[in-house]
Amino acid sequence: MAILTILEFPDPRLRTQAKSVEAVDSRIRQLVDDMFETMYAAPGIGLAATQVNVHERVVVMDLSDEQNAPMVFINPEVEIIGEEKQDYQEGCLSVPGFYETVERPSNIRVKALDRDGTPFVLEPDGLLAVCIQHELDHLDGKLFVDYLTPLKRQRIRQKLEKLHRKQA
Ligand code: QAP
Ligand code: CO
Repeated sequence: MAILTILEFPDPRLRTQAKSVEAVDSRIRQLVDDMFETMYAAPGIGLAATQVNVHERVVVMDLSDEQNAPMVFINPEVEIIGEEKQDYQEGCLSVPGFYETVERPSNIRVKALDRDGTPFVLEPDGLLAVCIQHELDHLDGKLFVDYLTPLKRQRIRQKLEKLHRKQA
């Protein structure tokens, strides 16, 4: 297993559209394992392959406090199944230190493949529904800061660019 480097906003590679996984084979399972190790070490609750510069449609998540409830979504598809929306204070491992409120549909249906390539369907609500939509956005090159005002996004970009210059 390996801890992978997490790309940070405004890295243009985070804007890449990820490709569908053709076969859930040992290479993909290795990626899944490395993504879990990377997410747990951070620590975080969700990570998309895009964030570790792998542009394939793979997401890992674990919403538990004990890091004992791993979830894998390969080629996830989300369908909105209601009018209701919810506000959630979102964060992101690719936007460290910033948390802002984002409004998203409350009720969704998710279809995906698991770690063995077996299809499953879920109708999550609450944080799980928020997190899946946030991670699916990553696979399409989208970040939660895209839902903020241009002024807020600009401020976050400037602060992170300054931090990155100091780290360089
Ligand atoms: C996505 O985010 C998410 O700023 C997962 O300094 C978050 O795991 C979806 C993290 C909230 C919905 C709601 C963020 C770690 C982790 C930071 C994460 C940080 C260290 C974020
Ligand atoms: Co994120």
